[in-house]
Amino acid sequence: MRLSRYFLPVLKENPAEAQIVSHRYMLRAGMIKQQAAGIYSWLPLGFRVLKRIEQIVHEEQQRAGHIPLLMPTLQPADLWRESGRYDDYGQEMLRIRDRHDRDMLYGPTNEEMITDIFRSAVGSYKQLPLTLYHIQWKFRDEVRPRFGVMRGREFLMKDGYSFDLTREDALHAYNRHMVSYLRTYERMGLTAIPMRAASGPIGGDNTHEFLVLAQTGESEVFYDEAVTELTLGNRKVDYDNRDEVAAICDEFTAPYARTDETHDPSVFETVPEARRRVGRGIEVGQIFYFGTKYSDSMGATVVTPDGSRVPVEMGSHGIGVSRLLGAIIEASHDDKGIIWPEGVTPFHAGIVNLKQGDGATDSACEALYGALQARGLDPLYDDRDERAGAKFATMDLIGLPWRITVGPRGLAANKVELTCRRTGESEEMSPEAAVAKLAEIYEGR
Ligand code: P5A
Repeated sequence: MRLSRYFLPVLKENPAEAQIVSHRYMLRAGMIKQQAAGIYSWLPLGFRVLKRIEQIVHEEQQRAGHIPLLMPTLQPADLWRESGRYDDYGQEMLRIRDRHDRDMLYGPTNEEMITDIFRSAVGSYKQLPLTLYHIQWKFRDEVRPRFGVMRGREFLMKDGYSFDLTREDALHAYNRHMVSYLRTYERMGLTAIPMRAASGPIGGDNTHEFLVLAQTGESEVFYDEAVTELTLGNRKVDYDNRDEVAAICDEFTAPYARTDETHDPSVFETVPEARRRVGRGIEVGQIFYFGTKYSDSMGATVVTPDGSRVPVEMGSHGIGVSRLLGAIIEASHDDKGIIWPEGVTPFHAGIVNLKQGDGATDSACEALYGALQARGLDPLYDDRDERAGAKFATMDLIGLPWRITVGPRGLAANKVELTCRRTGESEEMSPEAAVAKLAEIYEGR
């Protein structure tokens, strides 16, 4: 993409309404625009990152054997009357009446609808296990929408629903989700800690939240420092192997890690004092096992091997896709702007032309731009007629992990400068070497 032809409405001043750094940088970098309280347009740069995050979520869900589909945002109230949640959900639910006076709602979640899909098509244990998921907009009429995409009213969620014959099978689905989530967050450059949580309006007795540590997080968290050192890394996981999946969950949930809702000081005190931490965290996902709460009330049953009929065992599992942008920025920025992890960056590298209009420099930039694209990379070429300082400031603000700076002086020696956004370190090399290095960095991503 050439910046001269892109739509990147960056702001020079700090917007007064933004209280936390991710909100501030998302507005300043021209990623989002607020349209109403807690409702945002996703401008091209923000939209690109949102799509990258969605892509990672899709890949990891499908790797775990989960099947994508798409349910609508608007739902008939009658489904929610069956489960009893239409009245329970309260003011957070946006209720709408259509022209035929039918009660509708903008879905805050989809347990009822997926249970309806399941009961209309599945009747036998032979069709299990089954996990269906989608990535779809949700609406929750939050009392205090704030911090930009962090607590929106309209927000994007990945929500998955698992159906199993037995409690053991359902717990395996729960564990499978936990491991697939750990991998998902790691690919986004995040450390998200599974913490035992409270279930709220979704229900159930087994639930974990995933928290990214950040001072601006809305939840108070208590944890054993050891939990922050765990990583999945490149481990290959066989998602059908129950013991292997359960062992990973045990490993990640063994150290003490709880939110204020489930914190137990007497257990916390058994953690060696030097490792005890109290901090704040951003909830980027939550998984629930709730058994037959919805299948009982909505009549979603399956025939078992012995011919009897039982309500199907269910769980639901959510990732806050739009919130993740805020969480990633909270975890990765400096005083100049965002620092995107390579896994989610909107462009792989920026090209800064120090002397726009100079024939040799322009053609060197064009050649680099083409060479990067030929290697499957997506560069953002700042080809505007601007001062070098302004170009650097924009690149720093929008946070591309790598920048190639091209100027006449370096080119005289066939050199460009490759700069790492995170460390600030620069290296001079030939344009070909810069392309090769970036191709290597992004290989397999
Ligand atoms: C699980 C999937 C559920 O709704 N039903 C379907 C279950 N869980 S949840 O914890 O309530 O939400 C899942 C994740 O969505 C994000 N989230 C939000 N993001 C932005 N703004 C909001 N107002 C908001 N509310 C929830 C969180 O990341 C949460 O973990």
